[in-house]
Amino acid sequence: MSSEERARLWMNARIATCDEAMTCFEPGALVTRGGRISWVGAADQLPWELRREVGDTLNLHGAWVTPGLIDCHTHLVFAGTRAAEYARRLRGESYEDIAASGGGILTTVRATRAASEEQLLTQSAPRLESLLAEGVTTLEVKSGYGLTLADEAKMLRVARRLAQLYPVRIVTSFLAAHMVPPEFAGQPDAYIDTLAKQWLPQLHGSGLVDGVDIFCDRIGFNAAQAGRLFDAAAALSLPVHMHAEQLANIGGSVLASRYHALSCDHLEWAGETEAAALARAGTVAVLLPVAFYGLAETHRPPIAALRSAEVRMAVATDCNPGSAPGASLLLALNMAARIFGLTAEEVLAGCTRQAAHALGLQGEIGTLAAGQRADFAVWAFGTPEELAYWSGFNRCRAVVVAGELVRGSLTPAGAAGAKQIPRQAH
Ligand code: DI6
Ligand code: FE
Repeated sequence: MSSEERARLWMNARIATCDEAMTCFEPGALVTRGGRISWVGAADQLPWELRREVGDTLNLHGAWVTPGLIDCHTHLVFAGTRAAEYARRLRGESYEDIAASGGGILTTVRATRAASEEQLLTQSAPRLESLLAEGVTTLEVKSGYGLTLADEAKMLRVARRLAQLYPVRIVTSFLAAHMVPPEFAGQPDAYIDTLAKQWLPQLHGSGLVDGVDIFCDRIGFNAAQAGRLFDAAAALSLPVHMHAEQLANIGGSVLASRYHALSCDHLEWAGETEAAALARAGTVAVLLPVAFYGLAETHRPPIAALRSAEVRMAVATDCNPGSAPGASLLLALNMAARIFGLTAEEVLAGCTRQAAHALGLQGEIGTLAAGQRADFAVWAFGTPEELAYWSGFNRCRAVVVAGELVRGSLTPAGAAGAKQIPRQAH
């Protein structure tokens, strides 16, 4: 029988499906076939006719299984670092002052333009590997450090190549509207028109763009400019996202909601009006606590308002060289709980089901249910609440993508990261 037809039974598991009811099966079992889940449920409910179709049986030894984690907001492809600017910030300079003096995002633009495609790939790969080691099976990667047509294309090609080199799904977003480049200094409207009329259609035509994003803020673009870019995205049937209300409230989320954006991200300066608008549009609020922490912000996103308006809340790394240098979704989850006040359940949903909604992929990933892709993470947890609990301690034991074990081991003794400590030679 070909591997397409042969079913695989994953038994002796504890399963957090992350469906709307956050159903868990203890003990539970999963059946996968052809890269998808064909059945999930309580171990003693496995239908006998399905059991007969099972080729291999894999024992999870009582480990917890969650959907593969989803990092729905990253700027993972970039060159260089901004450690020198970070040191200036540690001495008291502000992120916005550094940006206004030609540093900040433009520092990374210069480094990214100077890097070859191979160098960009080589520098970005370790960040991806860091996420994959934590059970991430899907992530979003934005452009936005090229700001020329050729350099934006280079970034997006690197994102596509990473998805070919590693067992991961990568969704790209065109974020050339991240900052006005020097070539368009003082002409943000002309720049937006160039993006809308030329770059976006061209890059989309090359198959490099899955969605469109814009930095709508006082050091980025205004809401009217976002609307013009979103019109161009709609003409190409591309979904839109917005960096909104990160540093100030200039009407981003309200505008993005009118365009039924998949997500509005950051939201530190959003309030009840924005929460209501997101709720009406079904737009996901993507929370980025590592950027909040990295900028030493004190104004938190309006979690209570988002919760009471029943806005979906996702959590992501924002992995970038400026505000959120790092590549750990687990750390972002820990911060979302402790600093933003999300519950352990909101954290688990925030990196699975809700993050899938933020990418428009809820019918494919983010829950463990029949028909979904067989992407899951296996954890050395006593309870999935540990996802919000540990800071800087990776309990991911194994990762399965499209029904294949791609990392770690299913047996506790051989778990990833559980290597024996070598004895000292005397
Ligand atoms: N907000 C962010 O936090 C990142 N981009 C954005 O619009 C930071 C980008 C950077 O500082 O390099
Ligand atoms: Fe960002």
